[in-house]
Amino acid sequence: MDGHPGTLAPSDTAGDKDAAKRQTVTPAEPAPTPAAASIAAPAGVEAVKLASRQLRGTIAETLADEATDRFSEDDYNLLKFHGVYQQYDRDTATPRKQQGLDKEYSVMARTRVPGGRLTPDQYLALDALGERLANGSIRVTTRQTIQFHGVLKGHLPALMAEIDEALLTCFAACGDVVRNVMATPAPVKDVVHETLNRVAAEISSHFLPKTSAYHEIWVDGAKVERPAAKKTVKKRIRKKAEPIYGDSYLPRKFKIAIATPDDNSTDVLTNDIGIIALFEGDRLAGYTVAVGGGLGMTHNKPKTYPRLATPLLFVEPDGLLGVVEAIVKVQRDYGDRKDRRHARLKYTIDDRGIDWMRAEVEKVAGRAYEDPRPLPRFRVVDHMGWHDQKDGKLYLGIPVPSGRVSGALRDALWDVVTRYRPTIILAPSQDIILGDVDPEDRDGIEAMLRDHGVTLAQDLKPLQRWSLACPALPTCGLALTEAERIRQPLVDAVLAKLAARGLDRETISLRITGCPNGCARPYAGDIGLVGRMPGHFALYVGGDFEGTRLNFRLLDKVAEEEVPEMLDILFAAFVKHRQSIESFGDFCNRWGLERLIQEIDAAMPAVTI
Ligand code: SRM
Ligand code: SF4
Repeated sequence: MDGHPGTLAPSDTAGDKDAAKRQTVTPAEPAPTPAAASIAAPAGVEAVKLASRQLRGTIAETLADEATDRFSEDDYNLLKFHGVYQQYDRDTATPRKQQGLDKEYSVMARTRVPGGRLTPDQYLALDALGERLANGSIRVTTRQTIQFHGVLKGHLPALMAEIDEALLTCFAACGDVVRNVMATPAPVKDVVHETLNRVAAEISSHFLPKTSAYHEIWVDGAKVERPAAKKTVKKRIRKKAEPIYGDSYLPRKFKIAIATPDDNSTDVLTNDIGIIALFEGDRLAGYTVAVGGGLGMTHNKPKTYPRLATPLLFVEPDGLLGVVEAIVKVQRDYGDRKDRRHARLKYTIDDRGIDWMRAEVEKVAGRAYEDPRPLPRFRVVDHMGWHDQKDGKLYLGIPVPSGRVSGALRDALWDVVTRYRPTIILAPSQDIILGDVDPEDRDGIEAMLRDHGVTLAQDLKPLQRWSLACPALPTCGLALTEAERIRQPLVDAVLAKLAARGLDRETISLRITGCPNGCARPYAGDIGLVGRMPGHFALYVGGDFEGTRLNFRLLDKVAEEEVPEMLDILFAAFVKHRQSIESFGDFCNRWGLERLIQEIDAAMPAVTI
C-alpha cells in the first residue's frame, strides 16, 4: 500500500529512512470517539490491518515467491503480528549501495514466552535454531522473550515451523495486540511467585488473537510444497471472529506486566497495564491495577513522552481478567487510530483523564471497582547468582551481556542444559536463570560454566550487573547510535570512574538505547543513555533503581567518548554531597536539573547542552 496523502516521513526518529517512511504520521488531533473512528476512512496501517483478512495479507504468496528476498510494505506491517520484522544489515548497506548493490535483507523473529519460562528442551531447540537458521546466536529480550536475528526469507518457514514443534510461538509477540506478558522471573516455589506466573500465562492466553492465519501460514503452510502454498492457503482460510480485538486489532502495541512491591524486576509501571499483586502473608488480597505506562518518545517532539502507569483501581483476584479485558477494550475503542505516535494508552489517558478512564472501564466491565490501594515502597531483587527456591532446589542467575547468547556462553549453556536439564527463565534484565537445580549439581554446573570461561555474577560489579542495552545497530532499522556493541567498553569506562571515587560497589543501573524508543527502558533507571545522533547520546539521570520515578534529560548531545567524563562530574558531586545512604539516582533527583547543570558548567564550561 502506498502512503495516503497524510503520510510524512518523521524527521528525527529513525536512522533508517526506509523505516521512517513506513511510519504514518499525521498532525496530532483529539483521540476519536468510537463513532468518529467508524466514520473516518481508515488509512495507513489501520487500512492494512482491516484489509488483511485477519492478518493474512499476501505473506504466504511472498513466501512462495522465490524470486524475491523481501516482503512488501503491507506485509511488513502484518508480519509484526506474526512476531517477524523485516530488517537489513545496516553495516553493509552503504558500502553495498556504493557498489550498486541492494541491501542485505533478513528478518528478526521474536517468540512469545509468558513470564519467560522455557523447558530445557525448548531452550535447546531455540538455541539449535539460532545456529542453523539465524545468525548463530539467540537474544534474550527486555520482555523475557527470545529473538532470532539474520534469518533469511527462505529460512523463515522452517524457523517458524520448528518453533511451533517446540510448542512455542511467535504469534502476537509484536503487532498491535497484547504482547508478551511479563512476570517476576524468580522460580521460587511459593504462593506469591507461582501466582504471578500463573496469572501472566492466563492473561497471555486470553489475549492471543483468534485468527487461524498464523497456523495456516507457518504450520500448515510449512507442510505443503512451497509452490502450492498460495492455493492451499487460500482454500484453508477459516475465518474466526476476534471477539476482543475486532478486525482492526488495537490502535498500537499493548504491554502488560505483573509484579509485587517486593520485586519489581519487570519495571511494572512502564507497561500499558501494570498489575501489582498485593499479598497479606500467603493470601492474595487482590491487585492494584495501574494504567498508561510507556516509554517511547521522539526527540524534539514534546507531544511524545515517557510515562509511568497511574494506579486506576483495586480488584479482587477473580476480577482481574475482566478488568484487564475492559481496559484493553476501552483502548481499542478510544485509542488514536490516526496518529501512531499518539496511539498508546498513555495518550488516551492524558487526553481524557484518569477519572474518565475509570468510568469507562467500569461501564465496559458492567461493575464498580474499589479505589487503588496505596502501594508500599517497591524493591528490585537481584536474581543473579545462587538462590534458594524454597522447595529444596536452587536457582542460578547467569548474566548475559545485552541478552546475547553467543560464543563461549552459548556453548556453556548448551552443555549445562543438556547435562543437568534445568528449567530456563528469561529475565527482564536480559539474563538467564537456571531453575530447579538439585543442590548436589551446584558445583558441577559452576565448574562447567567456569571451564567455558563464563563470567558469573560474583565476578561483576553492580554497574556491570545492572546495565542493559538494546540491539540497535546493525539490525534495528530505527537506531541512531550503537548500543549493544558499545555496552561493554562504555560500562567499563564508567565503572573505572566510579572505582576511582570509591563508588564501584554502589548499586546503580545504566541503560543504553540506540534511539528514544526506549527498548532497554532507559528512562526508568538511575542513568539512561539514549541515542541522539550518530556517536552522540542524550544523558538522563535522576530515576530510581526501583523503577518508580522517571529520570530527566540532563544533557542532549554528549559524544560517546565523553560520557564517562560527564558522569564523573556527577559522581564527584555525589561523593561530596550525598546524604546518608542516598542512592545516586535519588541524589540527582534531589539536586535537580539546574544544580547539576551548574556543577557540569563549573567543571567543564565548554559543554554543549
Ligand atoms: Fe522495542 C521498536 C527491540 C522492548 C519500545 N523494538 C522495536 C524494534 C522492533 C524496531 C522496529 O520497530 O523496527 C526493535 C527491534 C530491534 C532488533 O534488531 O531486534 C525493538 N524492544 C526491542 C527489544 C528486543 C530490546 C531488547 O534489548 O531486548 C525488546 C523486545 C521485547 C519483547 O520481547 O517483546 C524491546 N521496546 C521495548 C520496550 C521495553 C518494554 O516493553 O519493557 C519498550 C519501551 C516500553 C514501551 O513500549 O513504551 C520498547 N520498541 C519500542 C518502541 C516505541 C513505542 C512507542 O510507544 O513509541 C518502538 C518503535 C515503535 O513501536 O514504533 C520499538
Ligand atoms: Fe531500535 Fe534500540 Fe531504538 Fe529499540 S531503542 S527501536 S532496539 S535503537
